[in-house]
Amino acid sequence: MLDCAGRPLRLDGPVVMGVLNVTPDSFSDGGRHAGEAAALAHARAMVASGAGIIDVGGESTRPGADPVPLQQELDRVIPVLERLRAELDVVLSIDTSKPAVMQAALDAGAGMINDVNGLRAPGAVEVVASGTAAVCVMHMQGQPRSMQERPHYADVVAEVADFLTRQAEGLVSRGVARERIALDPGFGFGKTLEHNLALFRSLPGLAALGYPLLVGVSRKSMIGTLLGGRPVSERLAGSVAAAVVAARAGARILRVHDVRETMDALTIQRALEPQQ
Ligand code: YH5
Repeated sequence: MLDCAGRPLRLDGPVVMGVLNVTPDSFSDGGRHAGEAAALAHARAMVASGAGIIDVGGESTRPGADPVPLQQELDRVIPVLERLRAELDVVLSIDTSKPAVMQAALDAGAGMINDVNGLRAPGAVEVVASGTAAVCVMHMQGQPRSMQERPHYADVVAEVADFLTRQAEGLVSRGVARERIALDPGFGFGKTLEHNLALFRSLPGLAALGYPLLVGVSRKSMIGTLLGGRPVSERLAGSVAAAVVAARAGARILRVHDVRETMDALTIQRALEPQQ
């Protein structure tokens, strides 16, 4: 169970988190309102397809991306969260690293904070500790703008596990219930393909740290590279396969762009796999 602001999210089977990017490059063809309407329609479709969480993000964290100013990020995500809360019965997650965005999102009804920066910004832990929402602590080496330039680890699995454990224990020591915390190794965030593969193969060990694991590999370059250099538009089957393998390895929350296809694959896996 993950406690999302008093709402228990059952994790006895994998839960799909649908990605809702509200950056101008995502839903912007006809201006602000058209963009907002398109984002809402996409969220509704993901919930209808079985998403248990919608992850709203207004800051591009792709490799090479520049930081987004605070007010711009607030203007993008808060109206969308308010509309989604009014309309949809689903856990809303805010994908941000800025404490001020976290706080505004909590006030707008978010049930989860998803921070790719692992709550390292000054004040981030305090915002989480003062509320009741769930939190996903993700590992990243470096900053989005430059993280893929020269990722380096002596032992990537040990270093990621150590970071995640420290951050989780810091939260617990500040009064955050263990039931509110999820961890994520952060695929593609300051990692080479070899680093990503080592982490993926260690998912059962990371799951044993004692917190639910969130995995996000959907459409990432790791999938494209393993498929011989596929463009983003041709990574669907590879992404779905990776989500199923992650679920089998113990991931409890799967962050994906293609909710319907991922749900279908998980349904078939569940039906066909010998039950323990
Ligand atoms: C994640 O793994 N990822 S944003 C580059 C791509 C495709 C997708 C085409 N937020 C995660 O999805 N939050 C993001 O190349 C996340 N875990 C958590 N918790 C990056 C992304 C993407 C980047």
